Amino acid sequence: MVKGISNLYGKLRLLFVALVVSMGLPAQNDTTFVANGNPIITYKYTADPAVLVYDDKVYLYAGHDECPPPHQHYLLNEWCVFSSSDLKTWTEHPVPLKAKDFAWAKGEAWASQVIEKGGKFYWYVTVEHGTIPGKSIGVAVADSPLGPFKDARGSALITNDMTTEYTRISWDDIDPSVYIDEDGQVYLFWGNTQCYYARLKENMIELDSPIMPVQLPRFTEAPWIHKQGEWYYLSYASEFPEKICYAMSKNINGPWEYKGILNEIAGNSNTNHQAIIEFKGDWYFIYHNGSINTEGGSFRRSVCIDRLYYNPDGTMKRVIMTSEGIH
Ligand code: FUB
Repeated sequence: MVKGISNLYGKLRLLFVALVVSMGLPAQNDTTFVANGNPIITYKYTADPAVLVYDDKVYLYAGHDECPPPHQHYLLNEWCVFSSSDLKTWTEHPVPLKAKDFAWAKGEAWASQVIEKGGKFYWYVTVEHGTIPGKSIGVAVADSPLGPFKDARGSALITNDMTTEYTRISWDDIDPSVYIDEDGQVYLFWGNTQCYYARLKENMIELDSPIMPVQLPRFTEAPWIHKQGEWYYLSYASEFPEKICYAMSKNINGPWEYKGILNEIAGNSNTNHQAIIEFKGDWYFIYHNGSINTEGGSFRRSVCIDRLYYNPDGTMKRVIMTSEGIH
C-alpha cells in the first residue's frame, strides 16, 4: 500500500515536471534530459547561446524566447542555464537571472556571456535601460556558474549615450562578449551595426579604456572573441538575415583580417548567434536556428551544436549545420 502511494506520488511528480517543462515556464528545479540531435533543447525556445567551460563541464547560458505564437516579436524576460559533462546529457537549472533583476533596467533579456575570474562568475548582459533610452550592458556576479547572480554595479556598464559619436541607433550597445587575455587583461567586445571594444579593470565591472571602434565588413551584431594557438578570432553576425563571418589577428587590438563566412544563414531564423568553445580537446560551434516544428522561427529560436574545425593555416572551415548534431 505504502509502495503504491509512493509510486503514484512519483508519477504525479513526473507529470507535474513534464507539464511545467512543456509549458516553457521558468525552471524551478533541475531537469535532466538527453539531447537528440539539433536543436538540443526542444521543450522551450532558447536563443543567443553563450558557453562557459569550467571544471570539466560546460555551462550553456541562453535567452528564453517567450513570444507566444502567432506573434512575431522579441519577448525575452530571463536567461536560462544548462550544464553538461558530455554535451549530450544536459541539466537545466533554475532560472539564474532575469532582465528586471537589474533595478535600473526596463527588461528585454537579450544576448549575454558569462566568464570566470578569481573564482567569481561575471555575467555581461544586454537589457533595455529604464531611463537612458536604448539598449545597455549590465554585469551580474555570482560565486557559482549556476548563480544566484546579482547586479554587480547597481548601474549599467555601457549605455547608449556613451556611443552616439559612432551611430545614432539606440540598439548598438548589445551582445557583449568578454575575453581574458594571457596577460590577465580583460576585454569587452559588443555592438550592433558598429562593433566596439574596451578594456575592463581588474574588478571586471568598470571600463579601463575609452570605447574603441572595430572595423569589420558588413558587421551586424553578435561578436564572439576566442583564441586558438597564436590567432585571435573575432566572429560576428553579418548582414540580415544573418550569416556568421569572422576575422583573425595576432593581436587582440587588431588590425583584423576578414576571412569570410563561417556559418551560413541558420534554418528559419533571421538572426544567427554563435559561441565557440574548445571542450575536452574538440572545438564546437553553438548557435541558434528556428527549426522547431511548427511554431519555431525568428522569435522562437532553439540552440544547436555542431563541430568546428580549423585548417592548417589557422583559418576555420565553414561549419556544417546538421540535424543529427554532434553524436
Ligand atoms: O535575442 C535578441 C537579439 O537577437 C540578440 O541580442 C541578437 O544577437 C539577436 O540574436
